[in-house]
Amino acid sequence: MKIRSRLICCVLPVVFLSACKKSDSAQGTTAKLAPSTNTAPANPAPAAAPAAAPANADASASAEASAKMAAADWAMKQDEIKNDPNGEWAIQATASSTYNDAQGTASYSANQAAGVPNVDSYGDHGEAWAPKTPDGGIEWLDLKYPKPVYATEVRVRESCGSGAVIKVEVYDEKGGAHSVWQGNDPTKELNYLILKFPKTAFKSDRVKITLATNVVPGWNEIDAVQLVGTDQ
Ligand SMILES: [Ca+2]
Repeated sequence: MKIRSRLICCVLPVVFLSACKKSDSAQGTTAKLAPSTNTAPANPAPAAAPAAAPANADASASAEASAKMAAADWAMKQDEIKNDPNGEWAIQATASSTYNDAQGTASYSANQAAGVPNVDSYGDHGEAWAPKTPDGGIEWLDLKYPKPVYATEVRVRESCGSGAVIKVEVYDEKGGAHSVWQGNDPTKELNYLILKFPKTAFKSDRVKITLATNVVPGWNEIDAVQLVGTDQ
């Protein structure tokens, strides 16, 4: 806890809404920092002003209904991905660095990005991988899967400081890396970066995610990464 508090000062203060901070003391819980365009279910976005005048009651009710529908859509999508029969979750992971040099299955370790998604709100959570520094630049996460498949899709569940992924590679059986995506990550809040690509000509059981953590100020965390593919 002491270390976490110490690191608060590292975060740029001017980007409150987009930054993801490690702060569970001075500035309240980070989970409450979700921006107003919220799609996360835990915070059905107070997008409509709470002091709405009676004349705006209809608009307010409509905004509330829209927010609820968006939250329901989000939840259904999360469930669909989690239970996709062609999807698999990593069994182990390594990374360029980890917050607090976390090893094994400690909080923020690379292995926190293995397994099924287990972060349920946008913000700083030890159940996700976090690199050693918030804005240091290039970092990577390398994940191993139980079953080699002809890959068609990678789904990266970002849970804090979303939007910093710049490249995704899958490895063939000989350890050769093949880039399946490179670009500008549009992910916001707690969501998947979904990358579809033509079925690989080789089977893969390893995925590498590269981030540029400086492009999204604050901590950038990944909850889980799903590899999607088939036997044939
Ligand atoms: Ca996780």
